Amino acid sequence: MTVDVLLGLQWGDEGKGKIVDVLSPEYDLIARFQGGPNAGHTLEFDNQKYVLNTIPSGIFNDKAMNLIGNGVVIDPIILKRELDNLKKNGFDPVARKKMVIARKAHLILPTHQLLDAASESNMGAAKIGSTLKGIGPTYMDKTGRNGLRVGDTMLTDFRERYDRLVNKHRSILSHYGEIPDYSEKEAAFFEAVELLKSIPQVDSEHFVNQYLREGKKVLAEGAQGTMLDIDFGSYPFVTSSNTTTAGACTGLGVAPKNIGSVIGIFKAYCTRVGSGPFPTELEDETGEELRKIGHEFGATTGRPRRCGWIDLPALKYAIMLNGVTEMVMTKADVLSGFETIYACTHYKYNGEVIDYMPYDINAVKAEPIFEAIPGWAEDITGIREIDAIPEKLKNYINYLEKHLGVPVKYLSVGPDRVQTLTLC
Ligand code: 2SA
Ligand code: GDP
Ligand code: MG
Repeated sequence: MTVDVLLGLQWGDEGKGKIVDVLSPEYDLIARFQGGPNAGHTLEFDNQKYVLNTIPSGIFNDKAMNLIGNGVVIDPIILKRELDNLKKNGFDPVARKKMVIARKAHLILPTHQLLDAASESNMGAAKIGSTLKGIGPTYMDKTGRNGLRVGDTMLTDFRERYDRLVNKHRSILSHYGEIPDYSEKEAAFFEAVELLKSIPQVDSEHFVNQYLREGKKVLAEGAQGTMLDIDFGSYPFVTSSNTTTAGACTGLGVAPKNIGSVIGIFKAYCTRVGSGPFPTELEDETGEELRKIGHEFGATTGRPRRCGWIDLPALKYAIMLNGVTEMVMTKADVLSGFETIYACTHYKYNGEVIDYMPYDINAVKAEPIFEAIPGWAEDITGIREIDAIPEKLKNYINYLEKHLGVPVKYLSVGPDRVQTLTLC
């Protein structure tokens, strides 16, 4: 068997949580492989809405096991909050024996968050627009070979290891000024670590490969989006992990030859939250309208998301990087009522017309060249059959498939589980 991967093709928030939840009945294991509580994966069913940060979106399914992989960074305090919320709603992952965690996953300490905030406050207008969850500093400690891992919590000298790392952080923080008081956060951290220790710890590489050997189906759940990838995104305005298919290999311990389908998910338009270039951004009433109709606010921070039209050069780049085999289009319902919608097919860049993502779109602007496409007037949130899809929406899907060379397999017409159509 192989591992299928579902990941975002834009700047995140494409609806990964919803679609993983919808697809989870087809899988035996759902695994998060990168990112951490910077992610906000929303899903809705039975008039209830859930936002997951660290826990995989297969957690509401009774069949699938869920794994938090080694590539994920974990804030025990946020994980505890997620677990408490699930418990309150009758989905306790620990009691239901539905979740395991990689002992090689790295821990976010309270001082990692202070470092994140200090770094951002020092950057002025050049700030990344981080979620301030400590993601960057934690991955820095991982690659700098200083980090603490989930498995370390079981060691008798965990507190000494923690103090050693915190002392290092304090010496860096002192260069930024007075170190804020974090004693309450620290107490909450150690309390949450006790709960973390009640989650079964595994070596994700062996765990996932055992599933494959037994002929079971695995779905890897990406976080953020391709254009936020540390290597291929709009650097430096990116997150600190590989959000692409390659990240699923390193973030779980899966060989590249064992990757199967790659399900790329995109919005019918485009959003970005945080700083950095966004060629198709609409800084006008239309952008405001998309934000309002699409409820485009950060699922973790509540920040307003920047909105714009779909960007085909960026999508083509994402499809190539990830080896996308099929796609999901979400939030088509948000475009209902727009008489004309637009797709960016090329950029005007350095006096040339190009159809690819250039090296630097920070210093040199990539100006979008748009093609106008007739919109559809119908409310599509209630449709459940493909025959009911308005002709003009069908045309938009065909147009995208033609340009991108990959089929759109699923169409999402609302936030609820049931608002999902299989097209092919
Ligand atoms: P970080 O926190 O260091 O990873 O931030 C670096 C950049 O990555 C962006 N980023 C995100 N972009 C979209 N969605 C994310 N998750 C939340 C959501 C975001 C929120 O689901 O809405 O609530 O604001 C996410 N996480 C990180 C971030 O904005 C920076 O541009
Ligand atoms: P993720 O990070 O990719 O899981 O996406 P987020 O949860 O951050 O943001 C997607 C938002 O869109 C959430 O509020 C979802 O409930 C919502 N959503 C998902 N699919 C659809 C859809 O097809 N239509 C509408 N209107 N909302 C959707
Ligand atoms: Mg999100």
